[in-house]
Amino acid sequence: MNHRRLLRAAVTIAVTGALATGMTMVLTTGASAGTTLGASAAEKGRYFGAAVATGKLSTSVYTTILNREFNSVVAENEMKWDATEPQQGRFSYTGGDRLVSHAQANGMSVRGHALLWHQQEPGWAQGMSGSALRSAMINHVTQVATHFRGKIYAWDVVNEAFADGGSGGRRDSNLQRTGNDWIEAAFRAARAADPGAKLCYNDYNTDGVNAKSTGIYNMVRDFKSRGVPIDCVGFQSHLGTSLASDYQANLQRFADLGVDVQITELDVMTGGNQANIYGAVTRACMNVSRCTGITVWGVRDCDSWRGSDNALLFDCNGNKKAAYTNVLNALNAGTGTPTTPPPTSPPPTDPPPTTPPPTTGGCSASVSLNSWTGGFVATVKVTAGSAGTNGWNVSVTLPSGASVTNTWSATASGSSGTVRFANVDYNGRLTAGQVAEFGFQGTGSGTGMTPTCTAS
Ligand code: 9MR
Repeated sequence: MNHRRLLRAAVTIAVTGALATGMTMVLTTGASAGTTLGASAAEKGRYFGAAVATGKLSTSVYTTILNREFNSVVAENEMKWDATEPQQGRFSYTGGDRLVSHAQANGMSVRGHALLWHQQEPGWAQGMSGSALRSAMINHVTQVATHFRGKIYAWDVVNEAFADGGSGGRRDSNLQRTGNDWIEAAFRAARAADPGAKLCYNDYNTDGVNAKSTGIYNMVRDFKSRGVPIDCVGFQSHLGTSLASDYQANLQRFADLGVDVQITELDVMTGGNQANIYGAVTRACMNVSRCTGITVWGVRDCDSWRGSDNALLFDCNGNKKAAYTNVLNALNAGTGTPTTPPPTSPPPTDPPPTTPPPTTGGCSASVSLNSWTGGFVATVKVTAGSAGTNGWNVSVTLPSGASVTNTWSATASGSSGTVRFANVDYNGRLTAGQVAEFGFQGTGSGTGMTPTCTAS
């Protein structure tokens, strides 16, 4: 969902209303008076979202609040690894698809959560390690991001990979033990699979300048300097009874690295300070031009993973709490529209796509690569010649030592040396000039592959 479109829609409604009542109206990005969280955030070019358990979409109190107040959703559990790939290579998207449909029907954007996380790994992955796990996890990223391609505003590509405490280093996990480059490999695979989604790193206990947030800050700075595709950092913000005094400054230092920042899982311990903390977090986001939106981790207090903390904006009966009012006021008082440039592609460390020979009859193919140490994802474009195709075959000779570990939108014969990729049933028939795309993932280096295409 395009937030500028929501913003335009909000402005159009406001202007139409003003004209209808004969008033003159000054458009401003300053103080405004939206009456719902989503509309008020949209007036400032931002989103306001909630984590959703799809099982609750049939509860009318819940869905009424969701549809009225929020213009973004994230699946509380349904897009995680254990839910989407319960058995290796068998993917299940029922819950995720349901949420996407609900969002599309109600004009909401979708955050994707989370492609890789050391928790909620399916049992089969928990028992894996080394190169087998590396391959499985990259395949997971590729398949899931491909399935939801074009439907996700921002993906949490990697969740909670840094250690708590003072080390500022990575958390130990079977993912981490596949090699320190696992995070960048995941981001590259996600970019290749869904180039339109913003790609975020997401973590908790990062609510001020501290050892953990600084470890993440250093990783993001390193990624930006080396062209690893990262667009945003998520600050979960599961908060207690006080807020770090440098909460906003911490958001700002990340934004200054050239990434968007988002508050991704906000909830706050109940008590005297709850409403104040909610207001302060919202103001901090509004004061950082690259803070593009806020998501609360549930709708009503009883929906929250935090049990008796009563940590959300609505009570169990669906009534607005004082915290709600503070958030709404802070959204309406906020100034400025965030700058949301489209995802930035890394400078090409891989060679540019090969230029196919001019196409007359037959077909041509070109390949583009996303590589990391020890592996790559190749995206191949097949272009039909003047006669069109009934089917096609693409041959690719892999460099020695490289092999194909999985393929999508084509069927592979062989895995090393010269590998032949044949169309699948839905992408074989192309009219003149029409393009089909398929991809494969490999181990080793994929540099220097030249595909040749044969049409039938
Ligand atoms: O709210 C989620 C809860 O329903 C799950 O049981 C739990 C499983 O680990 O995950 C909760 O959501 C977590 C989120 O995915 C990542 N950050 C912390 C959230 C709260 O634990």
